[in-house]
Amino acid sequence: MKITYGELLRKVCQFANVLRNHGVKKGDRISIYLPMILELVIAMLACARIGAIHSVVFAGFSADSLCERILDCGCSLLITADAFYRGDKLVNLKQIADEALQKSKDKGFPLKKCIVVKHLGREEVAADGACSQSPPLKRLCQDVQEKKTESSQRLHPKIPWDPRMDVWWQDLMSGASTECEPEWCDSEDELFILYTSGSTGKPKGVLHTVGGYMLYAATSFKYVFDYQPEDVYWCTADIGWITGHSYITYGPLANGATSVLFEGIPTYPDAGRMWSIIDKYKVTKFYTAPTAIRLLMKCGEEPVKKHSRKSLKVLGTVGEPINPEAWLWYYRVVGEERCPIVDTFWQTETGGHMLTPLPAATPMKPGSATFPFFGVVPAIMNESGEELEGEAEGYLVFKQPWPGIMRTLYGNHQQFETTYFKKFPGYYVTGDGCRRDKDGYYWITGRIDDMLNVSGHLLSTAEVESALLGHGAVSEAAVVSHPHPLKGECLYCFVTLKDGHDFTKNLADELKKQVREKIGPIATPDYIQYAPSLPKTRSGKITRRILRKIAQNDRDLGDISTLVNPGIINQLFNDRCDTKL
Ligand code: 7RM
Repeated sequence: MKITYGELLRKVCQFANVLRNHGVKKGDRISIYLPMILELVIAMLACARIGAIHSVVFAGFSADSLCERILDCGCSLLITADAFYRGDKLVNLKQIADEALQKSKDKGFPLKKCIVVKHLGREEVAADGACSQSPPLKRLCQDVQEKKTESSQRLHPKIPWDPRMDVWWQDLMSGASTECEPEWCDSEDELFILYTSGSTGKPKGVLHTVGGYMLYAATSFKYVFDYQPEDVYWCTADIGWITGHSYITYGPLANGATSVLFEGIPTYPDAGRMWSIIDKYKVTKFYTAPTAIRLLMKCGEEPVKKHSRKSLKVLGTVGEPINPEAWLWYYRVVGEERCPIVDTFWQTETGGHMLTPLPAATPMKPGSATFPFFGVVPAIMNESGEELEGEAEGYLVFKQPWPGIMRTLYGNHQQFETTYFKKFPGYYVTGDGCRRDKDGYYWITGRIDDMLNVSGHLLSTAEVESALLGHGAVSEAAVVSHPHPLKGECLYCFVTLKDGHDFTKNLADELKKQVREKIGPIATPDYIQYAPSLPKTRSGKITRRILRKIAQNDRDLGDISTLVNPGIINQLFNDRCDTKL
């Protein structure tokens, strides 16, 4: 299906009126828990129109995660959908949302309203090619999840419903006016909160503002993708992450771009889905994540070559370091060496691109995010806070603010200052390691805090540990990042057990399930190893550095003299999970 800018404006106005009719005012928080459907964009923009602050929660997150985010921002209303398909798997979103609302009520925060998009059933009117011709009007095309099964075989679950609380989106929209006077906002007024993992384990509410964020999203979109009016742009990220906020919702729309909104997954119904959509909509600029590239690379060249891809002009990547092998495959096989690749380094906190090539202008090096974007001044620091010149490796920091920088952590300005500005006073600290080569190119080497990056999604070791500790059998848990050929990194967990519990395959499965339920499927551990005890320093700190080496079977441990219990190390090596993949 497709929507023009005019139609989008009218729907945004309608929904903005719906929100106002529910008493939503400037500054109120609205939680949005939706799959990749047009209503998600409409809901965000409707909030922006009336000065309400949206907090989009990725639809892959669990009830606990949603509840935590609802409580933290103190929202007055939740917007969700009945259910959706992820590949051929049905996700009963309303049921998860209800669990979250129940939990939040139990914690003394009852919501009064839940607006529910009726989505299930719409996917049956599968992608009809409506957008396949060259677009006469600027618009957003939604590629609905195509279903292979006969509609009669499809499962239509019963949607849990509380008439005092729940109301269908479509019912509210049908009576709403298509005109809505916008709320006048200051450039520094709040636009949205987006939660990102923090090394303490509690998600941080990154807050962006109206003027600076939108300017930065719009400008970086324009220059980094060399946006031209005839372009058809497609970013495969989920809007639940910052990439979707900046480079599906705000950046492209602020430029009046024609863009594709895709609800499906790269491998369904087959590994050619991305390339078939590129051909169908004649996509010229394509933006995806290294984890997706590696996944498709594993499926071989044939599914790619079955499609022409001749419309493509620029390819982008984001979310994690891209290994040169995947970069070269993307460049040679997907782009047929015609398309520059923009490897864009940035963060939820930065609002938009920070280090990135400009297509066809910056000579590329596979695996390097190259140089800073306009107005960005990076530096590399050593541990003692000295700026390193020339060829160097150390902490990546930024020396001056840019329009898209986050303004605070919602409800915790103190934590904002300590997390980003305390280590090196006067500098913004990214938390990433970085190397500058002899030609001045920047190479991100990965996180240097207790964060890990699974398939482009940041998780903290602390949040996974706290999920494991939520299981009655676990007395201590330590989680480390471990290399994974597709996900980039995965979770390797060490657990010690309370007396009276035995470590069995069954328990390991229960623990994996526990983490899935507490955080969401992206956080499912790949390995769980029983540890009679964990290596610790005298002050009681678990040395994850050593556990990481044990997980990788690397016996070059360096200094272990600070450990109180070095004897445990050999045993942990002997009990390693088989990490051959
Ligand atoms: C946009 C986004 C941020 C973290 C960041 C890095 C890693 C992102 C790249 C990258 C190497 C890249 N926001 N990261 N892009 N590492 N090259 N091009 O992903 O807040 O979810 O994650 O992701 O570690 O600090 S995020």
